[in-house]
Amino acid sequence: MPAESLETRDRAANPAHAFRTYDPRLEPIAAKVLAQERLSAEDGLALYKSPDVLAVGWLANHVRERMHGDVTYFNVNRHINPTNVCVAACKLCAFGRKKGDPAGYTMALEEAWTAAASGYSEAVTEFHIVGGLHPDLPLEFFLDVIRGLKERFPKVHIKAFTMVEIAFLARRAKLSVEATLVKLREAGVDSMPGGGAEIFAARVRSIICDHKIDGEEWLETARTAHKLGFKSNATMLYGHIENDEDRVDHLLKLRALQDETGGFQTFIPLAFHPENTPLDHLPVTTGLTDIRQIAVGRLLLDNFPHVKAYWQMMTPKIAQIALRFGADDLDGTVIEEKIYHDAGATTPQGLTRKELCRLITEAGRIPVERDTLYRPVTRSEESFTVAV
Ligand code: V47
Repeated sequence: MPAESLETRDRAANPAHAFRTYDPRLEPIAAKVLAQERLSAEDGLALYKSPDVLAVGWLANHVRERMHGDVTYFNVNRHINPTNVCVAACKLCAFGRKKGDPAGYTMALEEAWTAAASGYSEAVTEFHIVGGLHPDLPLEFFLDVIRGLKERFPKVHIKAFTMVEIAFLARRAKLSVEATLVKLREAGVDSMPGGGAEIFAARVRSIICDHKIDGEEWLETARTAHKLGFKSNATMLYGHIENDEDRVDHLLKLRALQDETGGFQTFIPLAFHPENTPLDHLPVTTGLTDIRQIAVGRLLLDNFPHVKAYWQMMTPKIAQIALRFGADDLDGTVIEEKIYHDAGATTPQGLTRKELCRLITEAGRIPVERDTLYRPVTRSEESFTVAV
């Protein structure tokens, strides 16, 4: 047998022999990853600083395949943003509008319920609902939005309100976060999206989102939600004024909370889009930064089941590549997206199931439609069934 073929067989049988890097700092990290040992903050920094992005990606892909094989998840969802009126005026955001701004909008209840049904013919399994911190809308308004949606679409999972919105609604209603979450659950909220986490470091937060809850309060709100049995996601906004130390700090804080609660499903790195924000002098992230972020997230967050390459934010082309760098999820059909498009995104508003499946298949992966809780979905023409 020729030597090369022996080597190929050896590499397949023993991944440690397949790993190659020209960056010696990655060797001990690779040994830990292959032995399924936890990475340290120093390891995280080395992964961010390494010039060998392909080797970092190889390691993340190894972990991703160990966890999920070739399976790649997507869902059929619809985003609904009931209002863009927001008291926070975050420098990172192009979506929020001050009360009284002619470009501000707030949906009437009927409008929110109608928006939920519009724009796409296949039955959605998830409503993703987030919006501004409106100074006047009471908790009861949002409870009515949710109740009306559950009444009209009883089979659809409602993933609603970031930890920031929940803390804000609780404060306005003069209720504890726990009592607010109980009311949201009674109205029909099933889980929470991962937004509003941004970067936990106070130095950065004080510049990009100074009126939002701080990192500790975001984590505490997520802790309370998880203790009540809610699943949620976690995001990290990168590519603005944060540094690698801030990114590692953010990831390790998420990992520590996940050790405690097990309530996070998915990590979603979000690249900052500067257009139409007060930070529009900053450059947009590059493809390799986006890819590396997916990979480092997969490697440091060893206790997160899923890493999502949110195609709306990354573009479908980069998100597809991310499926070979640690990501196992593309998010969904979305249908109508406002937050990134207000900040200059040129991605489509939505993708069909067929388009998502094509991206996944052409990356050499196996598409699996999931519901929000990662249960496989099977479909007939008009409806769907969730495997439980
Ligand atoms: O919280 C706002 C970010 C988030 C900008 O949980 C910006 O499944 C970049 O959280 N440039 C909302 N990012 C989106 C979000 C999300 C998206 C998809 C799936 C899930 C999920 C969650 O978008 C905000 C903020 O971090 N954001 N403005 C901007 N200019």
